[in-house]
Parts: sequence; C-alpha cells; structure tokens
Amino acid sequence: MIDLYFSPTPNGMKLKLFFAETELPHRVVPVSLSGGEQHGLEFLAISPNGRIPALVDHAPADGGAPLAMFESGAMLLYLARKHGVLLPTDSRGELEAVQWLFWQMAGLGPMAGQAGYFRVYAPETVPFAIDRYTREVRRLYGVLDRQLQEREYIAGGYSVADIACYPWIVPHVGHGQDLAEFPALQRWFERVAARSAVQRAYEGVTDVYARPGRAVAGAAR
Ligand SMILES: N[C@@H](CCC(=O)N[C@@H](CS)C(=O)NCC(=O)O)C(=O)O
Repeated sequence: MIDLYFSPTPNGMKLKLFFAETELPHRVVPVSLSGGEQHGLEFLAISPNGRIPALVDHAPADGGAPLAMFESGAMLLYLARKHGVLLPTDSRGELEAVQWLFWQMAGLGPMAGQAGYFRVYAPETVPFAIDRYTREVRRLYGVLDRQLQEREYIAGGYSVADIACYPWIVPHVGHGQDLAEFPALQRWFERVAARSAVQRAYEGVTDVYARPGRAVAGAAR
C-alpha cells in the first residue's frame, strides 16, 4: 500500500492524476495546510521541506523498509519507473519526458506559483512582482505551446510530463494568462481535460485555485 499525503493544490493534484490514471491502490492522508499540519514533526519526518505532496510506499520494489519521499517530480518518476507506466521506455524518450518534468518542477511550477501569489493572494499589490512573474509565466506558456505544436502530448504518449504540467495550467486565469494566445497549448489542455481519469481526479475538488475552468478572484489585476 502507498500513502499519499495530500491537499488539493496544483502539486497535490499531480499525484491524484497519476493514481487516477493508473488505478494503483493507495490511501489518501489529508494534510490541512491552513491548519499548519505540514509543519508538524510527524509530517516533517516524511517531508523535510514541510510541503505536500508526500508519499510513503509500504511495499517498495527492493522489499526493504517503507520508503518515504517528498518532491512531486521525484514521486512521479519513482512511481512511473516502479510500475513501468506513463514514461517512455526507450532511453531517448525517457530523457525527453524527464527534461519536461524537471522544466515543470524548476520553471513553470515556481514561476506560476509566484504569479498566482502576487496576483491573487498577496496582502498588498506589488506591481513589479506581478509584472515580472506574469511575463515569465507567459514566456513559459510560449515554450510549452511551441513544444506542443506538432505533438499530442508533451513527450511521446501521455506521460508524467503532462501530469506534472496540467495542474499548473488549470489556474491560468489566476496566472494572468489567456490560453487563446497559445493555440497548441489550449488544444493539449482540452485533450488532457477530456481524459476520464483527469475528470475523476478533479471530482469534488473545491479549492478554486486547483479546480479547472474557474476564474480566480482578483485575477484581473
Ligand atoms: N517542489 C515541491 C513544492 C511543494 C509545494 O510547494 N507544496 C505546496 C502546495 S502546492 C505546500 O505544501 N504549501 C504549504 C505551505 O506553503 O506551507 C513539490 O513539487 O512537491
């Protein structure tokens, strides 16, 4: 059994998408971020950075002790490799998917996170920060749009690269982006959204920032 320490945020949704797609058995352990549970010692023993998602695999492939892990990209890679799913099997294809996974982890996620913070959540309006992060996210959307111009999915077939990126495109309104400016990205977004596993994963998600198709209050700033 695998425990998923979860809250319905973009990074949390990546793992929800992975499990919905693969139907691998797992148990969801809710972590209340507003209640500060991510700072508790018990959780920090699993996720030393004090962030969700986190996983504990009670039956790792090496047959050893339960394996705790943090960082959503590492978890997606671990699960994809362990179960031989959602990752190209040839080495060049795998490398391409891994590059886009790292691109999401190091670029799209952090920059979109900052854009969302300064546009939607910050207690004061900081025009320089709003401008800086909105522009950088726009650039990154352009990078993904170019990658998708002649492909259905980001790297080969539907993979952990798509799973990592999708929840960070869901709140595009909050990031100050208009998908109509990125036609290939928009087609991909609709293609992924139409997957039954994606629809199941988002069922009952009430967090406005994590839910598809919703404008975010204050996003027009
Ligand atoms: N790079 C990390 C980022 C994790 C992260 O930032 N998680 C957010 C939710 S999306 C969180 O736990 N926030 C709680 C907090 O800021 O205290 C990953 O991808 O796992």
